[in-house]
Amino acid sequence: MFFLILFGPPGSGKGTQAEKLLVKYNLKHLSTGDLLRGEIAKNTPLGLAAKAFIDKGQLVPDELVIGIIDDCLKNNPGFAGFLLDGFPRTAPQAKALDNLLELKGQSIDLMVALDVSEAELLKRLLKRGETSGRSDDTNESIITERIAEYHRKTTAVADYYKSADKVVLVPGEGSVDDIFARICSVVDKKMVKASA
Ligand code: B4P
Repeated sequence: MFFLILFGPPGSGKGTQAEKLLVKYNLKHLSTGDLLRGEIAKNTPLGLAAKAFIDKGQLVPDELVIGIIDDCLKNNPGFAGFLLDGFPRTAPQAKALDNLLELKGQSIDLMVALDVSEAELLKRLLKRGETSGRSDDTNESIITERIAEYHRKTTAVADYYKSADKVVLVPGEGSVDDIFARICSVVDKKMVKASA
């Protein structure tokens, strides 16, 4: 199984690129953002708890997020691997993920980190907010807080995988197709190495 993490700040194109990568490499999508929004839409206790954080631009507490991951990693018939999109987002989440994978005899193969300027992030998310109906995209101060949370808690995740030499930085500005081609060239190289 191939385990790929797509990493980057809010609005860096993780969800956008994930859609294309899933098809090309036959990966199962694991997006904690989508999972949490699904819980919110169903009004579950987890969804209600998560909404309070998401609406303020804050990360949802680790224990709530880690709880929903294990199940997702179990159901994977017919897939060549997993694409982790927006997870892990804190060092404790990364450690919990490594422990879960170790129990299955697996490990993370590659982290692709999308590099995008803050001005571009803000522009993209405000634009998405015009149509997405997402409460966390409509207000500039909430978006700024999400980016601040990324610097406070999420960049540590890249450091965690850098120490294991698993991170490749990819420029995340330009057309969606150009960025996709850059990511594919990194993934292809890694897959060739993994199968050699
Ligand atoms: P997520 O759903 O993960 O969302 P995101 O960071 O906003 O988005 P993403 O990076 O995927 O968006 P994309 O660039 O594709 O998280 C939402 C919230 O959930 C978090 O703030 C947090 O509260 C919570 N959460 C989720 N996971 C968590 C975890 N593990 N732990 C704790 N809390 C968690 O899209 C952005 C826009 O840019 C789109 O409109 C797109 O069309 C546009 N775009 C993309 N590529 C472009 C390009 N090349 N050029 C121009 N525009 C582009």
